[in-house]
Amino acid sequence: ASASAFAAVDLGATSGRVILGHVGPDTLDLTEVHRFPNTPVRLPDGLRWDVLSLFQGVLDGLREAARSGGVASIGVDTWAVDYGLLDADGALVGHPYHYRDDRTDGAAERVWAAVSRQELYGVTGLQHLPFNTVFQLASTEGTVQRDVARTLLLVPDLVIHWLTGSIGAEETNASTTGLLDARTGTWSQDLLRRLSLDPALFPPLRAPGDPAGTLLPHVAAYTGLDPRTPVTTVASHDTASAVAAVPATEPGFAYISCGTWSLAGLELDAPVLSEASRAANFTNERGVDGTVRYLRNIMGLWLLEECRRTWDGQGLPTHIPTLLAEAARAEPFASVVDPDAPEFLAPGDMPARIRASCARTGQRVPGSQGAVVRCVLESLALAHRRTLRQAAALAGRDVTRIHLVGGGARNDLLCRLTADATGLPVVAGPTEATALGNILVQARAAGLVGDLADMRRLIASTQPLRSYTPGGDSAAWDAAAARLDSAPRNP
Ligand code: LRH
Repeated sequence: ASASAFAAVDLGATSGRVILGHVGPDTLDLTEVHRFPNTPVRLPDGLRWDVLSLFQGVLDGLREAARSGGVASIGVDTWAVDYGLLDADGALVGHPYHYRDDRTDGAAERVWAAVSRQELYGVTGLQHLPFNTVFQLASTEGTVQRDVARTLLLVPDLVIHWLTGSIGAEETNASTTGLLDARTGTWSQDLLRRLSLDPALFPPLRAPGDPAGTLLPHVAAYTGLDPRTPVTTVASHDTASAVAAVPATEPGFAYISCGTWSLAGLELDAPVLSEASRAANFTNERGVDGTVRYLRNIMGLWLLEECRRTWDGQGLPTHIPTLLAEAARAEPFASVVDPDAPEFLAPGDMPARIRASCARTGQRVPGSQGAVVRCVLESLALAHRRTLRQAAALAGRDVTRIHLVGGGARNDLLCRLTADATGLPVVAGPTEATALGNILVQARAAGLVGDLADMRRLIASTQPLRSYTPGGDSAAWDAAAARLDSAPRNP
């Protein structure tokens, strides 16, 4: 390897990876050097992330990176909203909670008693998700752990702290806490005061591109990396890195960052904080260079992943290509569910929940595995359609094409259904958008690439992409969309 190898540490909800990116003037090559599972653990008091095993995976991955020639810099991104607390000695207090843990039930109402949901949106521009950091914090009020906590670190910032000893809060991810002011991009001191949160808990903000320290001696010794290796702040919210890597070369694009979640929306230069936007639950999260990620969370391939986990436990087949081939042959439009229904959020028997939803809404109950997968993918395609049409209307933009990035871009059937449902061309790829965004922000900090547009041009010209032209029966899609919207709301 050479000095232009950058290491992306990318932790997702189901696995973590360390990926090396080699960046040249017209070249961009990725090599995955280590992949490890991310298996949450249920303790008597809730569902936790096993952050120690994740950190060990990061160290092992960096050791592989050192063996393949060393790195010019390291960047870290993970899923959003979750955090670890440090005590006054800098020790981690307890095990970070998983956002799918149900301890936040009822927490939002307590927060809204102090700051109404309208006001909260007016300041933060953040969509309501029951697990936003602000609600997680409200559910720890009065606990011993909260009392001894002196510093809150979002998961990527915690990993960086363990690699370097440095403390900071990266701004794209901080924008998912529900405590950042969307207009100023700083912690809202007014919200902190009114929610009785100690401002000292929240570290100074860092922007993508900022230096974040160098390796601690024991990290350098274990990994074999030079102790002077810099850690560079990237867009540490995985979705922000993925959106930075959308290979759009013209305006008028929408994106879907499709993995465990489908994050569907637009890139804007200013937040939309209107009441209509709040009511439609659109978020204004921060992207690189002050851009706004105007999007909604759609439950995403979690529905399929969780079906497969259930089937695995029942000894049924889980091979994805086989399931997708069966889904492709299954009857179209037999039944659709609303992927955004809260009943699908928690882990558990997903095929049973999907069947129950179909039964309750008076539709055909999918029997075979292929029928369940067909129902999931058509429902996701319809949710993509609904979300992107709403985003365009609320932001007053025209959308002429969709970029679908992330692992979901591998799912040929989902890409085709999304093109058919929306009536828009879909460009699928890159699948490794998050790692690419992470790596290119580092390369830019090192002076190897120019602005966001240059980063996107480099991705568009080097990464394999597939195009889908909309086809299919558009009247049938309209009818299915109407069915979804008029279905009695799930609990
Ligand atoms: C995707 C993601 C998403 C958040 C969710 C918690 O990995 O970061 O943007 O809403 O995880």
